[in-house]
Amino acid sequence: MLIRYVAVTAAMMAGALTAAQAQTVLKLGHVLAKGSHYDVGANVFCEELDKSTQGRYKCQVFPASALGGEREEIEAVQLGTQDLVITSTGPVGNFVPEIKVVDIPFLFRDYEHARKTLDGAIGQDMLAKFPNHGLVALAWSENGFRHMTNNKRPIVQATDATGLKMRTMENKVHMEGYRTFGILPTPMAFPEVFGALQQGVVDGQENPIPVILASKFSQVQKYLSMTGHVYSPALLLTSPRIWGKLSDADKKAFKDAAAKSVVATRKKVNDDEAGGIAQLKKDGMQVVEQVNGASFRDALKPAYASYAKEFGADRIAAIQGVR
Ligand code: EAX
Repeated sequence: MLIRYVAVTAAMMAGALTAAQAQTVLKLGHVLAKGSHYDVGANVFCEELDKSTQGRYKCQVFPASALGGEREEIEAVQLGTQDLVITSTGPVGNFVPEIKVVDIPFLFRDYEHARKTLDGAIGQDMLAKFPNHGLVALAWSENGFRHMTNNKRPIVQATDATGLKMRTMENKVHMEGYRTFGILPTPMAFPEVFGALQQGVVDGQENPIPVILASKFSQVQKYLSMTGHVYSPALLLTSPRIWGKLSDADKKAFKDAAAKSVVATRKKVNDDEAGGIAQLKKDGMQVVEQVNGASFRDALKPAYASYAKEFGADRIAAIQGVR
């Protein structure tokens, strides 16, 4: 009887140990508030992964820059001290130069064009470049079309932006383009932006409606101009340290969870875009909805000559040609 009892207990212990040993809790960070389009995507990723790996992989989400700004979090994922990050492409070009082309102002016509390009061969080929730079890209996610906010004046045409000290991402492609509008670009990590706007360190910034809403920029910004001057992709990145240990089945589980995360984020972007302007007007912002887009495109021409030299006119045309 005793031998049987010991045998059963040992088997139970072994079973419990196996389950406990097999469970991995992953750290996933992003810089936006809880409930934002990144946070919605992060939580869907975690739920889907937990489900599809029968609880072997769970993740803990760290929103609101708890793990640092986007550049810091990407570095941490490279080092393996953070397991996953959802980030805009803002600082990513500094790690993976091959993707810088997607940050060119007015490159994408609209959301459909951007999503189709990134989900298609051009975008997927870019994801394949990440492992050469110590990162694994699970999917293109989405930040959104960026618009300008500031405290000085309404921006209707490019010359209205001249002389404004605008916070930009740490992104040379953006900064080169914005200089052609006469903007004085001030690169800054996202966690510092709200304070810099509040103290008047910068006059304004530019971000998608979902970010402006989630970050409550209406509290520190008077004017919003629907410039839509850049489409800002996002990415779901993981560490090679994690990826290298996964079975083929678990790699598929990570990719499938990432794909569902992107669907959720894009839906949240659609929803925020649909109701965002009315909300921001209600919150006190003066919104210029009819911006003279041609004036911005005209101003950009010298930068486009430089982009064509840097990235290849054919590559830019290939992206613009996606229908
Ligand atoms: O990724 O830094 C930025 O302006 C980004 O758009 C924001 O952090 C969301």
